[in-house]
Amino acid sequence: MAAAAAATTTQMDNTRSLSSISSTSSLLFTRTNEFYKIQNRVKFKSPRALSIRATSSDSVVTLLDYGAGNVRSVRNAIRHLGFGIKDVQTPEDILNANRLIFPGVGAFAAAMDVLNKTGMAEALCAYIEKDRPFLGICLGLQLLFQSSEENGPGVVGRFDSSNGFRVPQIGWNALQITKDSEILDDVGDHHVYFVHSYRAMPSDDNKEWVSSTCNYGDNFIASVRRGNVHAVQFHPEKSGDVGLSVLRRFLHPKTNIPKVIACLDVRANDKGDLVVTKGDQYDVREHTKENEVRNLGKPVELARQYYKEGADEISFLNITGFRDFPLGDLPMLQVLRLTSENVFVPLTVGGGIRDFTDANGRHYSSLEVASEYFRSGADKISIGSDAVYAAEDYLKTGVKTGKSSLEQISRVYGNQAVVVSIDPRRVYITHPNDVEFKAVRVTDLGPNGEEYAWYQCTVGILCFIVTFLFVHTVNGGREGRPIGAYELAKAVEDLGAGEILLNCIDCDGQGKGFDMDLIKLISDAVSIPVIASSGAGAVEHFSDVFRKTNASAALAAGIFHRKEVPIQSVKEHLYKEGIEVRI
Ligand code: 1PR
Repeated sequence: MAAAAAATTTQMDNTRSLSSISSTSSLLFTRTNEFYKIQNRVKFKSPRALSIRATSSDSVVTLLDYGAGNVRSVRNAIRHLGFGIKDVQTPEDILNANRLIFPGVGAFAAAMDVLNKTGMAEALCAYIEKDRPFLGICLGLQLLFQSSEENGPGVVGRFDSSNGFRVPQIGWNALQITKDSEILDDVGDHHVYFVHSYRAMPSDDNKEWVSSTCNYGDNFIASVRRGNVHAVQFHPEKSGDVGLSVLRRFLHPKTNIPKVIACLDVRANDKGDLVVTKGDQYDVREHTKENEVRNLGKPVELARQYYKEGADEISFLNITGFRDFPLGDLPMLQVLRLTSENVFVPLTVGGGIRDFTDANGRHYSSLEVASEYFRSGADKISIGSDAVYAAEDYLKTGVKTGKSSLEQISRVYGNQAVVVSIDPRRVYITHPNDVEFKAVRVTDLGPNGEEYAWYQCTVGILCFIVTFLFVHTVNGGREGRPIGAYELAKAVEDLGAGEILLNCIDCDGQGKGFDMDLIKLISDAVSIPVIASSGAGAVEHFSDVFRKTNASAALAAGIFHRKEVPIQSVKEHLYKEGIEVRI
C-alpha cells in the first residue's frame, strides 16, 4: 500500500492539486476543511443540512476506501487490533460512522473526482465539522489543508529536491511532537514510515493544530489534531509496533475511567512516631483527656494494603508539613521510599511544599523540596497553602511571575506532576451578590435558611491548645483567606496545576457524602481533572459523585482506615452501576 501511495502521490501535479481550488493558505481546520472548497467546483447543498446519526457498534470502524489505491495494510492493521471494518458505500455511511479512517491513497486528483462525484466530499465535510472521530492518513492529512502552490507559497507543496534530498521521501523518520495529541503518546523517539512527495507546511495559521512535525530538508507537518479529528502524514499501518499504537489509540480513545483514591493523612504523634491519622472536619485529636493525635495505623503498611485492595492511586498528606520543614521530616521521605518499593500505582505526596529557610539560615526552594519527594518515589506532589498565596497574588496583579512553587515545579516536572489541594469551608449567604466570590445555590439550606454559599479557601496555620497537662500544636487550625474555591481553582489552572484535590472541611470525616454543590462548581469550572474528596461514607456516594459531577476521581480516607467500606466494594458497586472502573 505504501509503495502504491508513493507512486501515486508523487504523480500529483500542480494543475490538478489543491492549489487549483483555492489560493488562500490557512489551515482549513480553523474554519472548516478542504472539502468545502470542492464545493466551489461541484455544487452541493449545504452540508449543514445533513444530519449525523452514529449507529454502528463501537468495535467497528468505518473505512473510506474509494477504490483508488491499496488499503489492504490498513485493513489488516485494523483487524489485527480487534476491530471489524465497515466500508463506506454511500455518503450516509460516513455520516453514520462512529469512527472513520480515511487512508487517502491514490492520485490526488482522481481521489478528488471520486469524492466529488459520489457525494462523499460533502459528507466528509459534515462529519469533520461535527468533530466526529476521524483519522486521515497521508493524503488524508493533506486534504485537510488549503493549498496555493500556483499562487505563491502554499500550505501543501512538493518537497524541494534541489537541496540534495531525494523525492519522494520513502523511509523512516522521527517526529518532533509539539503538542499532546493522545494518539502519539507512545511514539516518543521512535521512527515512523513516510512515503510522499507532497507535504503540508507549518505556519502561524495552523500551529494551533499541528501536533508533530518532521524534518526532511525542511520541517513539514507530520500530524494534526483538532478535537476528535486527527490526521497523520506517515503510515501507521507500516510503522511497526509504534504505528499500531497510533491506530490503537485512535480506535480506543482514552476514556476517563473514574479513579478511587485512598488518602493517608500523615503526621507525627506526640511521641514523634509518624502515624496515619484522620480528622473530623480537620480535627485529628481524640476527644479524651490526653487529647492525643488519632492513630489509625502505619503509613507504609496501610498504603500497601490499599494498593492490594485495588486503590488506583495513593495520596500521602503530611498534614503538619506547613510547620515542619519536610526535608527535615526524614521519616516522611522514608515512608515514600518504602512504599514505592511495593506499591505500583501513582503516589502523590503533599504537605509543606514551599520555600523554606531553616534554623541555620539555609534557604531551600519549593522546587528542592518537591525534587526530594520525587526522588523518594512520589509521582505527583500536592501543594495546599502555598498555592493559595500564589493564586491570591496572581489574581491581584494578573501577572504570572513564574516564581511560585506551582509554576516552578510544573515547569520542571510537568503539569501532570502538580496537584493543588484546596481546603475550603462553606460560608452561607442569603444572596449570591453578598460576596465578591462565586457562590452557588445550595442543595441543603444553611442554618438560617440561607439559599446560597461560597467556599472560602483556607491555609494551615500554627496554633496551640493548652490542656491541664499538655501544650499541643493543633494542626486543624486553619485561617480563612479572601479567595473562593472557584477563583482559586481557575487561577491555579492558569498557573500550571495539572489536577485539583478538592476537599471540604465541613464534610471531612462526616461520612454523609461529598459536597456535590462544591464538586459540581469546580469540576465544571476547570478543564484539569478534579478529585472529589471529603465525606465519603458509603459506596453510593462514589456512584453519586461520578454521575452528578464531572469529577475524575473520588478520594476517601476514614471509611478505608476504619475498614467500614473496603475499596473492592466501592469498585464492585461502581461496576454494577455501569460505571467503568479498573478492576
Ligand atoms: O498546606 O501545602 O502544607 O498541605 C497540607 C495538606 O494537608 C493539604 O493537602 C491539606 O488538605 C492537608 N491537611 C491539613 N490539615 C489537615 C487536617 O486534617 N487537619 N488534611 C489536612 C486534609 C483532608 C483529606 C481527607 C479527606 C477525606 N485531609 O485529605 O483525607 O477529607 O476524608 P474522609 O474520607 O474521611 O472524609 P500544605
